[in-house]
Amino acid sequence: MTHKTCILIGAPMDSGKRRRGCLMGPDAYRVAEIGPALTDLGLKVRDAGNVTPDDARAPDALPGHLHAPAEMIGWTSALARAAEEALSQGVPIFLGGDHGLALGSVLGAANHAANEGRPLFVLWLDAHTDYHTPQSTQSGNLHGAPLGYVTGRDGFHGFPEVAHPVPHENICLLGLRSVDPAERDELQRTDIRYHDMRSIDETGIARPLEAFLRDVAAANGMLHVSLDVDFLDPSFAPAVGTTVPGGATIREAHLAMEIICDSGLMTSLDLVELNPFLDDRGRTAQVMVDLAASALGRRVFDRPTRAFS
Ligand code: NNH
Ligand code: MN
Ligand code: MN
Ligand code: MN
Repeated sequence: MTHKTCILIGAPMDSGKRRRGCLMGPDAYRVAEIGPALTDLGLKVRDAGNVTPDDARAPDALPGHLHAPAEMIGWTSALARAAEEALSQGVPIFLGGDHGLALGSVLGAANHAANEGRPLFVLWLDAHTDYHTPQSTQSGNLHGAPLGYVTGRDGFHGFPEVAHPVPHENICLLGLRSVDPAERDELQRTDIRYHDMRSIDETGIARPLEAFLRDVAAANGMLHVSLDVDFLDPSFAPAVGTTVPGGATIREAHLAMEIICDSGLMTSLDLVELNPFLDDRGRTAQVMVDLAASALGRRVFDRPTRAFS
């Protein structure tokens, strides 16, 4: 994977929720020098610029309380195309933008994986499960629905067809501590692997992550990693609209990224929910850039201290 090109794809979108500011995310990552951080690792990096959403309209069948449904449909089709195109050339890194961008990035990854004849696996690092449908969400914010969409749940009228739903057993969620009752009830009926902060406190983050990655490797799977800023504890990642105390520490987050890197399995990455308007001297943007670099090879010594096995 180190020989592949990292392709930076900006998604300056705010339509997944009402609070504004995530659209400044791609600029903040570039100002925090995400490109140089990756070229310093010996990687090739291409900045593909920012995606523009397609024109779309929202069908009447969608519930009226949804926020910006037409924009969400337009972003989803445009980002899915961008993901598919980039995956044939390298490792796309989506610079969000809110988590609504993952409807498109994961859809594109699923289409690409199906073309390759390989299964897609998704690692979701988040305080939230993001498993809503347009009907189950109470907030109406579709950044809380990408996993509902890509697993093929009903109700996403007017959105691109999910031709290759991601199987529930191919999804692992880590960092959970804010789950709406409607999502929890549905999730518990599926084979999704979920680990809340309590279980991470008890077992550590390495064990569930390595178990998941072993299955990805055994299936010759592609791996999409979706990193929501609120996976991290707000004490050192304050630039997010939905802060939830009790999140992953810097050390847990870096360890997760280093284990992902050692596995050599990651084929695409989302960096989402950064709201630079809420940041403190750019430190959240910097933490996210550092984590991306860890996922792509930055380490203290040449050799991993603890090889992935
Ligand atoms: N579950 C809530 C909702 O759907 C919050 C979702 N917010 C997120 N998700 N930040 O990661 O409105
Ligand atoms: Mn999220
Ligand atoms: Mn979240
Ligand atoms: Mn299933």
